[in-house]
Amino acid sequence: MKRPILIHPDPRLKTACDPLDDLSDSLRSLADDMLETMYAAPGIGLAAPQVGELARLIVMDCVKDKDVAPRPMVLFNPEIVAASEDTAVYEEGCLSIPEQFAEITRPAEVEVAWIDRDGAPRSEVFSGLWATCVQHEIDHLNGRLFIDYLKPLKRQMITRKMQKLKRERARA
Ligand code: K1U
Ligand code: ZN
Repeated sequence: MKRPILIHPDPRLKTACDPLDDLSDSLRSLADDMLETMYAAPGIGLAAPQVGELARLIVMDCVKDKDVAPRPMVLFNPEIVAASEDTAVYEEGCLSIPEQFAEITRPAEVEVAWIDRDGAPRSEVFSGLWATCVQHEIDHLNGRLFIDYLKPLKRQMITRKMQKLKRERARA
């Protein structure tokens, strides 16, 4: 089932999520809903707080090439265990901040540990767009948005645009 995506500003997008103790069928079903919501948006990632669930759960699929098989990933309790010193700049967007983009600098490679949907511990080194995306999504779990990396004036300008968008959507 597709779920509505929260738009900034919303207190749930500024809240750090507690780690999950146990996997349950309802969490697996939330992950399935998040993948459906992400693909429909369309997006390359989604974090549980973006659909109003304060759980440490993200989904991603950064395969953009139509000739390459999709790689839907579900990560419970993802944690960055190592980050490269070299950085990469990527023009990021966010499904909770529609039509706003900004260049953000982050570590170019990160090693992430997580629990997969079968409850098994996994880890992988991500690079390229996958590295940018997994860091963006883990930020969501810590109540941080990509606009928090921008200068206050730019951030304020984007926030005002989003407040206007929400007023317009509420009237429609
Ligand atoms: O977390 C989110 O809001 C999803 C976001 C993830 C993200 C994008 C860019 C850099 C880092 C993280 C998005 O998916 S925005 C949409 C997007 O980037 C996209 C949509 C369709 C095709 C390709 C990309
Ligand atoms: Zn986002």
